[in-house]
Amino acid sequence: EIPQHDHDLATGTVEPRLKPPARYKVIMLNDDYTPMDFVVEVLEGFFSMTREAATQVMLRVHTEGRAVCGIYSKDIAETKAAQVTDHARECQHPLMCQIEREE
Ligand code: TYC
Repeated sequence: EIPQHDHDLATGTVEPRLKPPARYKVIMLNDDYTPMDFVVEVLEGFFSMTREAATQVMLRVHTEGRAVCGIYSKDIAETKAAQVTDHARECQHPLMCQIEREE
């Protein structure tokens, strides 16, 4: 069994050994209705991509069905996915993001 704590013999304190927090992929899904221009603007605006990078990712989603648009802590990934979905809905597009825990 792997010990979970470093015992400091001088002070008697215990230092918890924390595993690094899990990372989550934000994955964009293809659909038949959302305009390509809108997807490119979303990728620029919510994921800070250049026009060129956003266009590449959009085309990958369009041809392969899905693509990773960023990797974040769980909180940030959930927020980004919700922001994209909410913004798309406000503009009456079916665009969707989902999140997936990294291996
Ligand atoms: N398939 C859409 C179209 O032909 C474009 C599109 C790309 C939609 C990526 C969603 O995540 C998406 N207009």
